[in-house]
Amino acid sequence: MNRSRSQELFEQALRYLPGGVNSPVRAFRAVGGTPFFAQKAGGARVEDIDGNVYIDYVCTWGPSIMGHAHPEVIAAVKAAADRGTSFGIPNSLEVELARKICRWVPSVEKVRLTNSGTEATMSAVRLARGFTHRDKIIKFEGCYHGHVDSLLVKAGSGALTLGQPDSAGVPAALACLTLSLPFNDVDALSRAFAQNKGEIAAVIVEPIPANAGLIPPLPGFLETMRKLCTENGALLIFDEVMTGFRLARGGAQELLGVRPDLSCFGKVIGGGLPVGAFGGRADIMDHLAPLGPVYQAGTLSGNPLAMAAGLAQLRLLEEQDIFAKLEKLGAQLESETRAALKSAGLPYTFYRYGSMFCLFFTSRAVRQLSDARTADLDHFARFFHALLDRGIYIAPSQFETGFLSAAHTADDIEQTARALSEALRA
Ligand code: KE4
Repeated sequence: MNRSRSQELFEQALRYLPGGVNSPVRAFRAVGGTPFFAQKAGGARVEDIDGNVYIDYVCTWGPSIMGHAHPEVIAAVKAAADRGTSFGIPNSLEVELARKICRWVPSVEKVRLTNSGTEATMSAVRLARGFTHRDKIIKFEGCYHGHVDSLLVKAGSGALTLGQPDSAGVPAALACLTLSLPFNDVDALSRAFAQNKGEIAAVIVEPIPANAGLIPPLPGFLETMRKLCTENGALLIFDEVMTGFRLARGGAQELLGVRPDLSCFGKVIGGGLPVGAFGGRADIMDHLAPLGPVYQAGTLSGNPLAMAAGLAQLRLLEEQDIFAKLEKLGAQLESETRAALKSAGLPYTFYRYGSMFCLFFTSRAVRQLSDARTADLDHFARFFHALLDRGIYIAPSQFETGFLSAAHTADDIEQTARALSEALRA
């Protein structure tokens, strides 16, 4: 494929943007080569500035669950823009989106909207510390909760991809308040509570970790986490920035039947515009300014443009049984992937929940980050480029998760399967 214009533009980008990107995982550092530059996107496809078209399994890292540039989302954004892009004044759309979030997620009695998932998790952690008057936080290795100082400890996603799970610039005095444990390890979690009696403000977890690849929670692990938090007066925070509104109306917590005290959201609820949210028990949320002592704010929080996009996308999810459609597409992709692995004689590990999936280039069952790290990253990199050259775009890192949208079709998946069979032999 000719990507000469992307290469030229990347040279310019490197002059003005660190690494040529505004978010590290986009830089293809884990897979080598030069990132392509998107020209436009529609439905299940992205077109680059050289005119190459790709079936997109990144879906802008989750937001485009209805496909790129859905006509009803675009129309809603255009109509909202004509009335002004931001007021900094309460508006009806932010109330409507808040109401919808509270209706879709039973554990969310009140919610505060932000401009990113990072703001949501950062605010939820501060709220938990303010509510409990405690400082320590428990997280899990490989989980990524955005680039929050307290949570950039053994983090996943881009931090893990670049080998920087513990970022520079995070003061040791702060990092030492974050205990990072192996996921799916009940004994480690129990020990952490026992050794820090009365000091844990919250446990924050991706209920189905998707930033070290996709890692299934073992039966009982989240239930035990819930019990230990309750017994120890710590809050349970589910980071559902990826899984919320994607795996079910009520997200992973609906699927898994575990009720957190606070939840964080993003991506799908913004319809492709910058939106995050955190919410949960009203008695906790009412500790937020202007009611309570925990400060949190945002110039563009709840802005009408982003609200319009998010509401349009959620309405589409409400009107059509999208989750059943995504499950059907996901099952087809899983079946084709397993068939391709079998014919290639590769005993690799594949996990899927609905429209979220991950092919680990290891034969080991992946229960925690150390398992994910046994993946053959060189093979993954060859596979990535072999797919890209066949018009299939997956995340440029083994430590990410793939997404399907409602715009993907059975034919798209058939086309992907053919490319996949060849790419596995790269
Ligand atoms: P943002 O600040 O990027 O909106 O959200 C941070 C975040 C929080 N929690 C979870 C579970 C997340 O997955 C994310 C962000 N996801 C990554 C993809 N793994 C965003 C892609 C990127 O960093 O460019």
